[in-house]
Parts: sequence; C-alpha cells; structure tokens
Amino acid sequence: MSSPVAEFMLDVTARNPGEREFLQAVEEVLESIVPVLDRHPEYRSARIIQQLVEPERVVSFRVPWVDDRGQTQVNRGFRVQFNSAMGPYKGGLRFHASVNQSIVKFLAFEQTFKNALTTLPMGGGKGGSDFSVRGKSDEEIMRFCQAFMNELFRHVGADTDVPAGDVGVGGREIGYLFGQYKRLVNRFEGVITGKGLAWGGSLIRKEAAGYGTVYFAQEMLARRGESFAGKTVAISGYGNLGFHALEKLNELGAKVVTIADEDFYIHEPDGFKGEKAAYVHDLWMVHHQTVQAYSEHWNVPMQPGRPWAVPCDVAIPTAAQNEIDADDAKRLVAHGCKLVVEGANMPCTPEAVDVFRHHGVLYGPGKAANAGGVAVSGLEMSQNSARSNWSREEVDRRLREIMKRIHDACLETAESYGQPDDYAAGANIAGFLRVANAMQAQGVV
Ligand code: 2IT
Repeated sequence: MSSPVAEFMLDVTARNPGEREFLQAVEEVLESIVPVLDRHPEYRSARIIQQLVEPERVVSFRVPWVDDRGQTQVNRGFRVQFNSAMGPYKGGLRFHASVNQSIVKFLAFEQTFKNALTTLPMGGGKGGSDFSVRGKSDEEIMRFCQAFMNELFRHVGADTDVPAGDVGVGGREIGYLFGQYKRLVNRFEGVITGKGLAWGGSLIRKEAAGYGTVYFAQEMLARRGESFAGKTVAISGYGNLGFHALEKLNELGAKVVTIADEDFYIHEPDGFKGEKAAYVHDLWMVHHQTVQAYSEHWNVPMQPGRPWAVPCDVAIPTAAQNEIDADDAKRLVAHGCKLVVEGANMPCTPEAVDVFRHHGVLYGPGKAANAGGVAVSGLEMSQNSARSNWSREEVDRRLREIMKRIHDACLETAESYGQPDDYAAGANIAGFLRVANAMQAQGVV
C-alpha cells in the first residue's frame, strides 16, 4: 500500500470498524487515484476524498413480517444513499442472508463510480436486507417486500432515489415492491427500475447486465484482434446476470462450460447449449434452485467448491464479492485463462487482481464491465420521464454504445495517467474525476 493511502485508511478504518468489504472497496479506489491527487492538488485542499468516503445518508430499519406458519420474522433493511453529485441516488436492492452494513456500503460506494462511468445522470446508492428468498413461498416474498417498502417508501422517489434489483431481487420482487410503493404514496411513478414491460419497464433491462458485461469483454478482445468465437468461458452465478451473459456468449460462438452456486459447480465440457441453456434460464430465475437440480436432471455430477479450476480462456465471475481469491487466480492462470471480466461486484480479491497483473492476464473491473445493468436502468428512467417506450433494437444499440464508451474511457484515462491497459486504474480515475468535479462545483454540501 502506498503511504498516503495507508495513512488515510487508518482514519477510514477507525470510522468504519469491522466493515471489511467497504474498506476493501475504498482502498482499491484510493490506490488508483493517488496520481490524480498529485496532478490536481485542488481535490486535496477541497477535502474531496474525505467527503467522498462518507455516505450522504445510511438508513437502517426493522422489517417485521409474518411467515406462512403465522410466525413473526424480523429482518434488517438498509438503504445507503452514498453520493448524489451526479443525479438521484441509483442502485439495486440485494436480498441475501449475507447482507449487512459493510456490504451495502461497499456496493453503494462502487455504484457511485459505476454510475458516473455510464455518463447518465445517476448518483450512487444501494440497499437490501439479510432476507433470503430461497425456500420462501410467493406469499412470504410478497409480505416481506411489502414490509420492506413500508419503511423504504419515505426515503425514495423518482427524483430522489431509484432502487432496482440485485442478487435475490428479480422481476417478482420488483413487482411487489413497486405495488406497495404505489399504494402507499398514491402515485404511479418511475421510483424503481426493472419494472415489467406493461407497467413502465424497459426492453433489454433484464438482459442488460449480462449482455453489457459480454459487450465490454468483446471490446477488450477486439482491441487485441480477437473475438469470442471458439473461446471457452467459465462463469459462476446463473441468475439474471449470469444467464444473460451465457445467452449472449452462446450467440457469439463461445462455449460456456461452468455454472455454480454457493457450494457446488457443474462442469459441462461441451457447453450449456440448446435445452441445457433453457434449463439454466429457469433454474434460478423461475425455480430458485441450486445446481443440484441441474445435476439430477441432466445426470452430470456436481463438484464441491468454486469453478475456477476448470480450464478456460475467459473467466466471468457472475456471483458475489470475493469469489475469486489469490489461489483461484493462480489456478485460472495455470489453466490458461487470459481474460477476467467481472460481471459481479468486486468478485476478485485485491490479491487475486495482483496475480492477474503479475501474469499479464487482462482484467476488466466490475464497476466498468457490469455497468450495463444500471445504464439501462438510466434509459428506463428516461423513458418513464418521457412516457415513451423504445424498441428492443434501440435500447440494445444504446447499451452497446455505452459499454464501448466506458471501455474507451477506461483505456484513455489509464493511458493518460501512465498506466496503459490497466482498466481498473482507468475506471477508478475516470469515475472519480466525474464525481469529484461535480462535487466541487456544488460546493460544501
Ligand atoms: O450492481 C448494479 O449495478 C445493479 N444491481 C443495478 C442497479 C440499477 O439501479 O439498475
């Protein structure tokens, strides 16, 4: 760690005790922006960094609900409104047993830079609950979503804070959340994105994060005169993002050979094609099942652990933070992986990224590569404001353009700060500059 960062991190650590993921995300960004602060001392004197690492607002609330047996359950809800310099707070809601304040703060911090990279007018936020959708009935999910919104509604709004989905929050949950918001405020407004097509949603929103990640990876390959045709790809999560990445990769002639849940993975050496791909589509998004169901249905053994020991040309982690550690990274390198592109948020540990850098593996950071989801959320907001609907082709074209723009911004920024091909440095610096300039222009607020 460089010493100005180490010194600053002492203070951030003292102010955010035990928030491992948040501190990891902050340190990663700070490491990248040291050269910016050296070139632009005005950010230091305006204490932009001190302001930037402090969320504008953190809301934590009780979510009581009644399960199917009549038993009261109590979960914890969060909404972190991190930074509104670029626009209304924007970012997803995550429902997963692992959710805590550190996780939502790291996600909201990352989201601030990601959203800035899209160049659409969106600030950064994130929220969620330690509620697990797995094993719950539809009625329980509805009651939970309504209870969650009974508090969240007072903090959000189409021009204030616009949530969306994330892990554990798909079309069904968005529907229940939106319905309860509308009932409480008596207004039909674009308060949430990822809505159904008949009630304000955008075409391509559900595909956007997965397609966008692949478009970004395509740009990285194209720059080296390569394409996905014939490439072997390992992915992990097979939810909304993972499945749509798989779908686009199949379309481009790649072979996706793995999917994984939290404990096991499936290796399909010939790829998930045709009916197998259709089965993967339903596995989480319709049935909320683990890979055990796939294993039994297709009579393919499931393997314990993570899928990163499987030989591949490209790895696209699509599950959760820190799912690739240094040992996984070494295995990927040893088996010939040349490109790692983050579909999930912060799936590679800093040590894993060091391994990739050391071995010349090209690395696309999530805050750039997976920005397609929130980018199309931004397009959904525009359509809601204009009360219009764009065609599939129109939204997909804009998504491609945005991903290319982000890719080019990362490269050009990295280059201009003397770190050619370092997409992580480029993403952090480009995102930082946009947010920092907006904050400075708006004064001490
Ligand atoms: O991580 C993400 O960018 C998302 N979960 C999507 C956020 C959004 O507001 O669409």
